[in-house]
Amino acid sequence: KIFYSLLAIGIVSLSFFAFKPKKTKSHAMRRPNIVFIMSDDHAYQAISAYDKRLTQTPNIDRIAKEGMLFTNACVTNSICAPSRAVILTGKHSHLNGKIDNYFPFDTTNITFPQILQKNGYQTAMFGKLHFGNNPKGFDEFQILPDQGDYYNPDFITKKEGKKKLTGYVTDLITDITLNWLKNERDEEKPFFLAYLHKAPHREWLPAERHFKEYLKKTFPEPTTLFDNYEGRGRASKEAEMNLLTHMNWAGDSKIFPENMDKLGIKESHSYDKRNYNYTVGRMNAEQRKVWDEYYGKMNEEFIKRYPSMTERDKMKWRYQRYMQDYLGSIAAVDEGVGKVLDFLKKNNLEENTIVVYTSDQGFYLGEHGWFDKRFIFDESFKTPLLVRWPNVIKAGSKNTQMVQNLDFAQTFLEAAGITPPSDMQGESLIPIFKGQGKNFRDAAYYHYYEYPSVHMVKRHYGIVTEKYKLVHFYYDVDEWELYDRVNDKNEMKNVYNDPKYAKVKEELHKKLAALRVKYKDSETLDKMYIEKYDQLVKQGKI
Ligand code: SGN
Ligand code: CA
Repeated sequence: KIFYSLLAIGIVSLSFFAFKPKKTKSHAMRRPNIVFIMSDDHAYQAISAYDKRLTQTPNIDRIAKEGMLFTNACVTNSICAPSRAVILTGKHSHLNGKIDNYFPFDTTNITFPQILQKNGYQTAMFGKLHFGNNPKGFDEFQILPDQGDYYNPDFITKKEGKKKLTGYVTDLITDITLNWLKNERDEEKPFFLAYLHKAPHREWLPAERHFKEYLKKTFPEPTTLFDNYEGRGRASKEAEMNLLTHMNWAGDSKIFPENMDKLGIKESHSYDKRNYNYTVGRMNAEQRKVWDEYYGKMNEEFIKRYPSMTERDKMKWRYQRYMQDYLGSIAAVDEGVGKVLDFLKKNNLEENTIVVYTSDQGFYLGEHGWFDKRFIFDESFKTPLLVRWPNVIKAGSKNTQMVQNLDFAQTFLEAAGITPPSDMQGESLIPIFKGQGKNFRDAAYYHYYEYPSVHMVKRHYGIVTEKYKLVHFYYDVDEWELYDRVNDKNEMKNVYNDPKYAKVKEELHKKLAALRVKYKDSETLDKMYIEKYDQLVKQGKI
């Protein structure tokens, strides 16, 4: 007994002396760093860890190979700035107030980076935020104003105000990020780094090295490219996201404005040629020369083919054009991710850093004939999510739970040993990282607001379970839709009025009503947001 007591006293005092002098530092060292990588509109179909048919993303895939791939990660509101607000606040759009891209972000919201910063984290944000106001809680930031530009973009910087940089946006954001990691990191503190790409957002302008390569490629078509929206309601039929009819000829497909005139092609929207002239107009003479040469060749071939093309040919052609530029823009993102991962490895930061790769939402790559996002349907509802955290997450693991962008705030705070504010509405993903958390979330709540607006996707809210999806479209319609996610994977048939689903329908209605109560959403709020939106329209802000 005496021997054991002496041994215990010895161990206690030894560890006391061993740890005491370094207490603060070693504690700080133990808290993980967080590298949060998010691109804009990156569809999971365009990450080879999910789907190898379209493209290869070896560097992004590394995160899943060495960590966890989430196959059912989803968002609460499939649009840019609102998704970012949900991520930062851990609250649904109706509570954080950033319901769409137009409403201002209310800076009295408490965001998790503010909490991390207060608790000793060094914080930095580089790239696209899209709030219209600067982020709070960051020691350093360099962000794009609003949507930002692909070539020679402006940045809003914390230290020097606004400045214009020469180069390609993805490479610039990567360089700024690496420079901060190399030269500005405080080694005494854990860090939170947000590395946020603009790519592959519309109008999909790749870097020179990539358009040279991607203009030569062809891609497999999705089976629903020629969808005619039969079997669904007005929302799918009236949305303006079709590749053939709503995509811009100059702005998106890069048909030179003068060639449109020559061929008698009308603008898809009044801003079709304007968008092209603006984005390509930002290039300097050197950049423009290579662009004109390569896209010029593509234009020449198109001019030859156009007179004999059927509507079907045009759709097929536009799909290929879209994929060349969209996937070409992702190539630089993948290279950038590789550089950041290499930096972490070379600098012994790999072990104690959580690396997250995600997008602000999913995206349509021709499925249902569409581009863009917004809908609760799978391609836009689901979003890529790959997480690496050595020693906690088993390498090469896969998770099928419906985790949401709503969950990041609590996850990161918990990882940093901080109790999250009780009004955050997500769930920590840490049990899932550890291979636990089997009954994580049996139903996800979704609410989209931005209507009437670009792409004309109607307002809707709904519930998604493993097997079903129940949706209510409202404002200028009052339509319910129900999808069987197991037997109708492409969501082609609304079975809301099919008697076989009567019982399921009733249960889902109850569950949806309960979720609305749980998350504090309501018809009163729906109406309030419609009124506020109408006011913005009247003021000419929408
Ligand atoms: C722009 C795009 C739309 C896109 C919205 C929102 N048109 O208006 O296609 O849906 O942004 O995108 S563009 O011709 O100007 O590119 S989001 O990612 O910011 O939500
Ligand atoms: Ca987006």
